[in-house]
Amino acid sequence: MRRMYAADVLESDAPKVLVRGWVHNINRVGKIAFVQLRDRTGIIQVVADDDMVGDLRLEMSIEAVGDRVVNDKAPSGVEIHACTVRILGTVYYEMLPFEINKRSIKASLETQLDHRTVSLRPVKNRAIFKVQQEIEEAFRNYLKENGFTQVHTPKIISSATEGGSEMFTVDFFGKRAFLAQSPQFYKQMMVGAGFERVFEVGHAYRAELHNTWRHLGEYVSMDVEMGFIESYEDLVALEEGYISYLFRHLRSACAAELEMFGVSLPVSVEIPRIPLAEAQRIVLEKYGKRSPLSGLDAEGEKLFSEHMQNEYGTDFVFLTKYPTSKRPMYTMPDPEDPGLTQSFDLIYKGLEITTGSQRIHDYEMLRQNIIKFGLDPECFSFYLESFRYGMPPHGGFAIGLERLTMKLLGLDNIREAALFPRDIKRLEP
Ligand code: AMO
Repeated sequence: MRRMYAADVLESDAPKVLVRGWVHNINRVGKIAFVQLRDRTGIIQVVADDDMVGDLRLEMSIEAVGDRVVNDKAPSGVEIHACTVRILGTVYYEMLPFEINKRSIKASLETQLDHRTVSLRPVKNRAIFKVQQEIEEAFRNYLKENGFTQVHTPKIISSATEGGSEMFTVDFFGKRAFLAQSPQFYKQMMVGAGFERVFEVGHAYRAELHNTWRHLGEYVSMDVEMGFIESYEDLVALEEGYISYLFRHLRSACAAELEMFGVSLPVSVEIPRIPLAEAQRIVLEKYGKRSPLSGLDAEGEKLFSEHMQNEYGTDFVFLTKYPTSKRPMYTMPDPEDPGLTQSFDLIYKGLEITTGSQRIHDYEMLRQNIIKFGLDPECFSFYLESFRYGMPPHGGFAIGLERLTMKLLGLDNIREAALFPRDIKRLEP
């Protein structure tokens, strides 16, 4: 007999079915046992004689064969009256690390992360990763439809891209190397190599010394780089298009998952563009909060989002024109004000989820800027080299996948949106 999934049993008209999954719950009433069997699609009730399931314990994996019966009293309206129940994978525990068959898990996030194979078993926790998969899927499809090529660039590299700190060092055959903070240099080089439009979905590494709800040591960066742009506004428009495309995609691909999290996504998304200095002024005048020169800090992002929500009913805002001294050396200065750059961040529900900019594409200008930043052009020779051969005007941006997932689903901590998060205290599991 072929296996049927729990969700399919509900729809099927087969009189007899075979299901496999985990024991989510057991309820014994007299000589009858009601077993909730959970598989990757959902939960179905299996009704069996108690002596048939005498040894059964929570979270064993089992197989049940029996008659499919429509019953209004069954939790899903359909149940299986078992003729056989077989244990496929037994358990070795005195007590489960925490209960996973209740409305929510009553253990700290740290404890849940310590036992990730158990804490991911509830349907809702796995739904986070179904949504995450579709965020990535929409990113790939949207960019492919717009003529972008997917690339994979090295994660073991020789120099910093986003600045000197926050780098993990690696012993590379006796040489000091680093884990990439971003595919920045390589995505630019691929524009110059003739692809013109590239994207990458890959891990990025930051040796974050502080443990916060929004930082990981290893995260997934969804990167874009586009050649022959007129200004950073082309990039802002491209990302705005992605957000609308994404929401459309999620509304159909993840309707059940969005409902689980009580999320409803707007049909169209128009994102205001506001210069950073203007946002800083509003945060100061309205909330009495002074911002650092570099941008808004975490509290400023939250307050400014609150302002945008109240005034314009939007969850998103592009902040533009960050100061030159606070953006990396590859960022194009603003032609009207060299103290500012052609750059932007996207803030979503009070959190930065994207950074982007037009880049300096002229070899000599880039070399001078590296020196101006107190860096040695020799250290970037492989990168600079590619600017000698007609590098076109270009720019790009990067979206943090876990941050976008967290904000979209209203999660409290970025670690919930990572299968195996890495932070200053966590290298396992
Ligand atoms: P930036 O350093 O701002 O820019 O990173 C881009 C986006 O990546 C996410 N992100 C993180 N997510 C989780 N944990 C972290 N420690 C972390 N650090 C960053 C955020 C952030 O907005 N090269 C540029 C991008 C570009 O200009 O193309 C860069 O990496 O969502």
